[in-house]
Amino acid sequence: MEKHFKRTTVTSALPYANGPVHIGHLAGVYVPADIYVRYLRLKGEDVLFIGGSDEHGVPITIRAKKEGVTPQDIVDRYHGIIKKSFKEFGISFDVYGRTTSKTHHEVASDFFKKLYDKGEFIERNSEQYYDEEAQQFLADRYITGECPICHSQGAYGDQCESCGSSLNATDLINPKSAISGSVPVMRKTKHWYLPLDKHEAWLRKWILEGHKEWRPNVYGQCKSWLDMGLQPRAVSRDLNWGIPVPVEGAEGKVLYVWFDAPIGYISNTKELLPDSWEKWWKDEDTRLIHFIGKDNIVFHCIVFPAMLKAEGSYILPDNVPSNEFLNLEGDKISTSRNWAVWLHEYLEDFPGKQDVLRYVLTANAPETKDNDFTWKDFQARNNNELVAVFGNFVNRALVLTGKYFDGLVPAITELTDYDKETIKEFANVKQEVERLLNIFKFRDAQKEAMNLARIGNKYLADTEPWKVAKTDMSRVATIMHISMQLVANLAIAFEPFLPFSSQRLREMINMEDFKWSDLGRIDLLADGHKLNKPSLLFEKIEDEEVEKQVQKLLDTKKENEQANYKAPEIRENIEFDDFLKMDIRVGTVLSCEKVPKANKLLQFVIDDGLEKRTIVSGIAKFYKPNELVGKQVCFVANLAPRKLKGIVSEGMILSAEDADGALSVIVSDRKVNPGSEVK
Ligand code: B3M
Ligand code: ZN
Repeated sequence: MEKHFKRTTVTSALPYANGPVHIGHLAGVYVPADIYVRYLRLKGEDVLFIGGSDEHGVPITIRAKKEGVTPQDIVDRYHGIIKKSFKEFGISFDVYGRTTSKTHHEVASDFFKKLYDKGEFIERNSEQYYDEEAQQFLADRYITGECPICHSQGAYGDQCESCGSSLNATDLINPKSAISGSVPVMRKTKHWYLPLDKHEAWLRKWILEGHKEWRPNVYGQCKSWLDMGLQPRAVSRDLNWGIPVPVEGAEGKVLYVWFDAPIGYISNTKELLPDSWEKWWKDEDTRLIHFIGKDNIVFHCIVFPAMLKAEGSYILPDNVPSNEFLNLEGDKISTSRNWAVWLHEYLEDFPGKQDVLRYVLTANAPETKDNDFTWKDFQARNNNELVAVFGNFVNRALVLTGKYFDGLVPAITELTDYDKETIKEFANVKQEVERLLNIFKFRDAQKEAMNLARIGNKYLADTEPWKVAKTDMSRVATIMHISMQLVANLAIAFEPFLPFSSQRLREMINMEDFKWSDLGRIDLLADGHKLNKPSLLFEKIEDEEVEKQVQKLLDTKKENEQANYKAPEIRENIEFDDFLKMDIRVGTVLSCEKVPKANKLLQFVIDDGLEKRTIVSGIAKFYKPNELVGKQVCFVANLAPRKLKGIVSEGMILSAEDADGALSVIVSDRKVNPGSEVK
């Protein structure tokens, strides 16, 4: 038997306040969580939606150092930006807190203290890198050196970004402190560990036997962690940014960010409900759901539950819907490489189109595997689905009702079998959408909701009220009555997915009160109900608009390549005589044409001062044939002739190769006589 819960606490991962949020955040965590919460609220359930910024951790201190400001400056800035973005996209948190708040410091500190007093930690001494110049221990990210695997320079103590290997700081060859540049030394330090090994047995049972319904990616990751065997995990760090470890002898130590961050869910609840927060966390009748991204699974399914269990008075999560990653135009989203669509920038370019992004991200949600966001798909889903299916149906239904019935919902006269079938079909949609939402299949649920609009379009196309109007207005009345009920159903079904459009639609049809249980009904709008003036719900997105976005990404790619460009090593020295063997000249391009059946090659005729010579060059991807005519180019004049695609090429035109492989022909700066030597 399914357990019946009285209320649901929904959390969504706390984003690090060290940068703005992008589409990956939205798709992975916040849109699905918001859909779920809105759905529960519409059903009239008791639900609390907790969010907030994660303001501790090493990345924030690194960012601060880089910018020459304090960590507090960084988190103040990004907490504001992130909070605003979420609000703009309709993520309907009941509270959006922050882990630098006083409440959070107290709650997290007390939590640690309680576990400490209960003897739930073990203490361990270990050797860690220490920067004697900066007088501090170094987090893995603060140590750079040569990668022991690919031998590239600049690998971090936790990861080499060149080859992607995850590393231990002690593996690095020639480690250096990223703070002072000095060579770090090993020094003894003491930390507190949560002995996860002691929790392994109940975790195994609880997850592997008790939660087989978790998504396969979540269950699978847990299983592989458990099968590898759990190890004690340090819950403190040597760092001066964070929550001080509240025990004696812990000077200079703070709680590890992954210890305090999940407690942030609890403290943000307490911030909102100082008197009644406990029932959302400690009552067996409360269901706890964590929405997260896949890199957070172990912390939410293993570490945090172990903390909660060790504390003793908390409930454990009932489900942890975790998404895989969303890529962008085929590449991993990356903040440092600026490979992202930032939410605040999206809204500058597509003002008012929050729902379009919500729709596309859900339609493409990385629920079972990594998925790709492309601007082409964004445009296609907007134009072919939101505009052509949803918007089109709503508009036709409203315009026709306006035209034939003065904007008043007409009464049914008589139902045909086809009408009854249609009504039954859309009543079924409710069940299916519910079933899918209950098991966190948001992508399929949205698709199913969209079927309401498809049913509507088909109904209008089949019944053709604009033709029937010539002969039988009482039949038209029935058709428009049913169509308008379908429109009202769409407004309800899409409230969780597209809250802004749903609201606009409700304004158009003048529907104030509504709830989820109304879905599927065909008496939502009474006979004679007055509709407001329709306006377009969605608009077409033109090619230029998405091309602009693609260009923006291509520019980013180019900038990244140039920023990372490393000039090739200088070759071995040669003697002056060797150089003189090369006969480099300037020649004037007389004509140029494409070589048939060779998409890389251009065939040049060049005036070399003595005669006309033919040179074939592989630069067709970078130049149009007429672009170089009249220019004075440099070429190697004494290269032995070679045959390319049947054409004898007498020499080689010189070009420079850019970071991305693009070729740029070397041209004489001033006009010189054709045949001039280059020395
Ligand atoms: N800030 C990591 C992340 O943003 C971390 C999540 C905390 S949830 C308690 O992926
Ligand atoms: Zn490497």
